Amino acid sequence: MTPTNSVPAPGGQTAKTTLAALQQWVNDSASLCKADSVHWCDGSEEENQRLTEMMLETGDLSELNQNKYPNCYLHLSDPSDVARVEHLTFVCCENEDDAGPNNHWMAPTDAHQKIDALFDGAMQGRTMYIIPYCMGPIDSPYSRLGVEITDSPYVVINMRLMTRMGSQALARIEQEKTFVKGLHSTSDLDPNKRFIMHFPEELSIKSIGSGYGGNALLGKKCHALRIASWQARQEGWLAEHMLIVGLESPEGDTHYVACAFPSACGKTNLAMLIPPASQPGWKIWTLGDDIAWLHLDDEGVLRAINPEAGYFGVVPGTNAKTNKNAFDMITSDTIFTNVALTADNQPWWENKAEGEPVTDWQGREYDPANGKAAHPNSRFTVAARKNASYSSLADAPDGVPISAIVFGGRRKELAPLVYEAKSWRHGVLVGAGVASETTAAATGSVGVVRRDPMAMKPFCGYNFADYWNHWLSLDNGTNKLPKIFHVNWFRQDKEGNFLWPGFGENLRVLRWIIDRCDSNVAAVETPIGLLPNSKDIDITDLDLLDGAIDALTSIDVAQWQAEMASVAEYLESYGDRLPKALQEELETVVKALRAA
Ligand code: OXD
Ligand code: MN
Repeated sequence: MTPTNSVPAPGGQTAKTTLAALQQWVNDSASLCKADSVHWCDGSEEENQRLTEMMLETGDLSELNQNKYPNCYLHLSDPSDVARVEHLTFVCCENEDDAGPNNHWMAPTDAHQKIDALFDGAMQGRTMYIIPYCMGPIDSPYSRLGVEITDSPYVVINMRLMTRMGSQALARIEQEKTFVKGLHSTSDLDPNKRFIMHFPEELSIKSIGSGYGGNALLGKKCHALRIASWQARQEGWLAEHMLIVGLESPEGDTHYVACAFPSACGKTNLAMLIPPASQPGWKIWTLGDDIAWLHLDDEGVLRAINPEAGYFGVVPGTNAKTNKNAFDMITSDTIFTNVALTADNQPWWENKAEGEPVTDWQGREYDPANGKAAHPNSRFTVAARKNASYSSLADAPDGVPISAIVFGGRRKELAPLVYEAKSWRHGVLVGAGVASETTAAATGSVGVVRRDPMAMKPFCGYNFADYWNHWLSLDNGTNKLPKIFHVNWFRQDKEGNFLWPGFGENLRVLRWIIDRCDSNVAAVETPIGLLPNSKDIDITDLDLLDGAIDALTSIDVAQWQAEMASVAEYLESYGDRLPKALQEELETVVKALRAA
């Protein structure tokens, strides 16, 4: 296809925007990358259709069974390019200490030099797409703007689902004149020439050598978390790796909760949970499944918007029992990446609970000896509006008020099902101490417990010590901050059996959280926080193992002493920048454990 709206590059371009700085950057990028042509994306259905047809011709996409999966397509990545690459992800600010021990750092001049050498000529023979996008509702004062330049049509069609992309975003960019610049090329997908670099002081991102969502859809992790977290600190708000969900009680009251769990720990499932039959009258409303931007309003209430417009979710494990809303919505208008295929060309994945794979995620004949049929980090991309539980407030410019912030991780041992922090300050310590087993969402070993403060280890664009300080500072001048909780759906017994059924049943835990927010239920004070009385978690109709609810609602003091020693060691690695208040909170918990 010859894309319309395209102009020859780099010389003699007709201006496509009234914003000179944007036009200049596009021209400069086209010269550097030596793109054959430049296409300004308008975000229209027609443009989407043409790109899809072009990718079907080039083999970038293949059509799935259109009777069963209308308007669904499959993209298979290069097998070396299936996850985020944390070891190749850099924060490039002037001062290394500002990036902190939690980030890889490179001096901006060196980083530009290194990556520009790779961009030189990277788009020869290719079209360069210009994607204006808005993170957040198009008319929200909390939204932020960006432009991604990419040579990947796959990125364009994904960005169209994941963000508010096209003409309306461009109009707002031209009005506000401030936007995040993201330059991306898949180049030759060589893992040795792959870098994801962030320049927060310049509000810019450069990403090369990967087409994987987390590395290539620059609105998501790169902009909405790494760059936005830096901006948020300067401007007094928070950019967090959190789902946002509304829980409507049978009486019709809705509480909004924001939950931070590490990648592939069930945020999408929780965000669109279906209440089980034992919880009649409850309704769940999804605002977001991955990212929340949180602002204090004039009354001191913390309000959240979801900067995204779609879901880029993990496919394996999705079925009518675990997540019926997702299972249903991905039967049409969905891009699948790295799933397997059945004989009649339907997408297939582990725990789909129906069908049989014949072709694996690498397009080979399925052979269990080669491992899983679908890649464990295979993904669906779908517009958020398709979700049956999509909240009517998901597009509200002012977002929703947050009653509770919930941290969590994947912990076989130690962490109880739920506990509440004793104060905001204590809650910041609880968040800073989050640890979780690693998952397939990032390259590297899976199942290793690592500290993942606030589930932001891969995404905080600056020094965690300064980030905790920023969290602590929100406590000044408002007494309306949400309560903070910690949950763990993943506790196991010695034989490896899960103690809690999870999925829809997690509503029972969220109900306790809401009851605590409304002061409707008492709690048991322990050194690590406030735990439920086991009778206050509704376990009607659950088939729990003997002793499970007691194990889930109690703590092992010796284990927690070891845990706090490990948290202390971790926090000390942040040296002098570590906020005193956090150290004091830690000492309070350690003392209480000693006395227990
Ligand atoms: C994601 C991730 O894709 O966290 O959301 O990796
Ligand atoms: Mn995520």
